[in-house]
Amino acid sequence: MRTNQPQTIYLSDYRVPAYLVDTVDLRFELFEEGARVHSTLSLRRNPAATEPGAPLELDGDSLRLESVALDGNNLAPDAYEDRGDQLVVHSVPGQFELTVVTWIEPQNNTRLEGLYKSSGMFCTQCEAEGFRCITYFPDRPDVMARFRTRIEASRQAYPVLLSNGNDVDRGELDGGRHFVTWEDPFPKPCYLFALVAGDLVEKRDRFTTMSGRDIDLRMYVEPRNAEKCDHAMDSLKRSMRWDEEVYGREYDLDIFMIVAVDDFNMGAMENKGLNIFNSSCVLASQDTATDLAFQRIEAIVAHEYFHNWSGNRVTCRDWFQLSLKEGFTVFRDSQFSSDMGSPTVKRIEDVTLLRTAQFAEDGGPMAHPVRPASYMEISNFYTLTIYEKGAEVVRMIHTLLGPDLFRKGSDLYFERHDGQAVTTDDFVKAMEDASGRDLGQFRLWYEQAGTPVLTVSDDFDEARGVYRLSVEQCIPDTPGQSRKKPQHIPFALGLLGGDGEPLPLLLAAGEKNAPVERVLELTDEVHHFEFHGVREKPVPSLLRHFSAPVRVEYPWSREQLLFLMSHDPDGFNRWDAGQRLAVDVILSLVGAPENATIEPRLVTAYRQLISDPELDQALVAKMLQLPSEAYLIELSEDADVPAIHQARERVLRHLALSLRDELMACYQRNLSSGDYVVTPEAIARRSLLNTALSWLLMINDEEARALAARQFSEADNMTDRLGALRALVNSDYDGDRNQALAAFYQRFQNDPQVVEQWFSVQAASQQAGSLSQIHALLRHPAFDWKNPNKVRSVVGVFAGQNLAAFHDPDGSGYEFLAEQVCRLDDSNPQIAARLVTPLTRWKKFAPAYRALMKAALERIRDKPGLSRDVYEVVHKSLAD
Ligand code: 0A1
Ligand code: ZN
Repeated sequence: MRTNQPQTIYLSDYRVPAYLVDTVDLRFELFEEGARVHSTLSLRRNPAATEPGAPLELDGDSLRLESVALDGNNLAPDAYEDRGDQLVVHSVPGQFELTVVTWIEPQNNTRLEGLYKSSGMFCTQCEAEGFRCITYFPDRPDVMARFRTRIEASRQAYPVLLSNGNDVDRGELDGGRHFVTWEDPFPKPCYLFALVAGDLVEKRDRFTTMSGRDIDLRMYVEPRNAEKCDHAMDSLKRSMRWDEEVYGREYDLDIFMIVAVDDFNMGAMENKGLNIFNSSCVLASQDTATDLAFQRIEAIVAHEYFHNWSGNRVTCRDWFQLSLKEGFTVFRDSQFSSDMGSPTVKRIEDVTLLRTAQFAEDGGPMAHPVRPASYMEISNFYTLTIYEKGAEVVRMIHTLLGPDLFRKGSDLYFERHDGQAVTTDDFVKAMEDASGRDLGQFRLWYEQAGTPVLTVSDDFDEARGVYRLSVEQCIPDTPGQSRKKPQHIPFALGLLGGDGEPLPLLLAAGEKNAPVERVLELTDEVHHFEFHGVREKPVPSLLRHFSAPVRVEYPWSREQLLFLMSHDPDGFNRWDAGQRLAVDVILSLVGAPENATIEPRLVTAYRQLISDPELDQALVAKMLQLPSEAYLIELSEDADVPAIHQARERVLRHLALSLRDELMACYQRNLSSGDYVVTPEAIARRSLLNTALSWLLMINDEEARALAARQFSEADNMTDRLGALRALVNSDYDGDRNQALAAFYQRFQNDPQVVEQWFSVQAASQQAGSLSQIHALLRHPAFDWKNPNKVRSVVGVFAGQNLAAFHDPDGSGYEFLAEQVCRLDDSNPQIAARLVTPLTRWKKFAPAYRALMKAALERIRDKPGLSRDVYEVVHKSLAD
């Protein structure tokens, strides 16, 4: 809690650290009533420091200082200053040892930063600035040191004691206590420090690296989760192999550990050799986890593992460079997932997230560049822009260079910067040096915020056989940035002839062996391209594979979209054409009279998708998902959410009524047979099955109702059981809904991850997630305000997914959210700040909604003692 106005931190103020730390020797005495931390740092003045005489300043947060000693001698009180958030030692020699003893209370740490307790175990979260909640330290990523950590605790309560690196010593102590000492040979920034102490079971496996080293793989979980580790362990081994094969990166320590904890602010953390995971992002079994969870776990395990190189061996100089590790690592985990499953489906999923949520962020008050120039609270900058747009920027470099030069660039980057803390510019430079390409203009992707808009127009000169395409780029203003320069955009495209055949793309008349797909490079505000030898006006397939994170505006006719939907050789663009068509149809019905006709060709197109088993079923499963309400809102101005919701539901019901028999056949055809497997084919089958079921229940089909009840009770996996539950909950049958919800809870009440899903299904549903029902969920015995997953699964899901209820015209949804944000602000500011997100978009909505959303933001703003996290989000949202 802070009362004074938070300071803004600027990239332009970056200075090298005044002191460097060579080694850190830590001793943790863990007790029930607190922990004593003894820290001995060997420090020396940085020869590169700009102010040679500067005092030593160490960061701290919520610490009780017990003593300070310099080279073994306790310092007199006037030799140092304890400013609460800083420990200042006025005069120090050029090289010295500083010993600091602090007392902390992990059992009362509800912020979940630093050292805290979760389900009785001690664990840590130090990124970005959590280490300063453990001891005084230069808490910045460009200070890298070798850590040695001794943990002491009751042997009975905490038999497992873990930290980074290798265990080098262990033994017994008086009073039933024991200790283990860990040594990490790799210098690292303190944000990668980790400690775990608990009564955990250990699951072991092995991995042999490409150079023949044997690595000990260990997972630590609470005993009740012992059977939920296999999927994560297999994912880990696949990730290790993939990073060797695709990037030539081998694991470097002898042990790799993963720990699951129930209370965690984010998904997982890449601490050196000791990754800590939110239980929901690592534990899985056929009975308790959906296909989506299995895929997410594989991706997150990979992500954290890949950080060992992109993040740990080469880390960030300062937090403005966060995307250096996050953008690159998301790109890597996305390539990995694509290789493990269906590349087209993975691309569709990534783009859906980007276009729905990152574009919204880019268009809102928190818009910032991939490399921000300032922040108040760095925890607010773990954003879709840093992660997802950052990954798209790396993907564009990959597209521009091609896979071989990109690999050369990444090899050079790792070789040149191993063991260093560097910048996004160093990354781009390595790519330039390895490829010989000039990425000067490309760097603007890191500096300019906002989503570029490409306006495309075309004409066909029949007499000359020339098809002309004009592309104009424009980057909208964002807070603090206007009049932006044109960016370097790879623009992949193809042209289709009347029979759907891909046309050769001749950029000059008579060009030989012209390809049927090209990546055009846009660098100016306007470009004109001429394609020769074209006999009839083609249909353009633009921005194939979503080759850049931009919006494309082109006056597609419904005819053209239907044509692309069935003919485009690029699967991604086939899906995209279907989305554009559905968006056009739905948005044309917003506010239209009840009897307005619904485009009949949409039904025909969907009939074909559902009924043609020759089509790629994984792609079909994606194509059948109508654009989400969130995406429709993103594409609207002055959005009226209840009206958008109604229009979308109308289209869904119309499709379901018109295609009833086809859906029933689709359901029957996709019923499971054989063992449960998580392959792209099986995932597509379950997705089609559950889509068909949910559509049929929307039209209250009696036969489908019986099928749902049966699937719900007989399913042999969570995807199908939860699919049936969701369909029943969203149907109009109150009895079925209540019965299914009660039965589900009864069966899974002892499994927190499943209970979270049970909360989410209700909070997202119009039928089960009215505000009074949400209040009832908050009073449910399984709900826990201290557990971020529970808060997200009720409050976050209500505000982010149950959009018609959240945007109730009476403003009750907004008021509710404001109240919960204020309540969480004191206990967990990071989670509180994230929950504000839906309100920050207030300018997108119709005037009546806007005013009420703004009032809710003002109410949060006026809460006394607002945290820095929430302060930043709310004040930026309310600024003009
Ligand atoms: N670096 C982690 C994400 C992470 C970030 C911040 C955290 O606490 C504030 C926790 C985790 C990752 O990218 O997986
Ligand atoms: Zn990451």
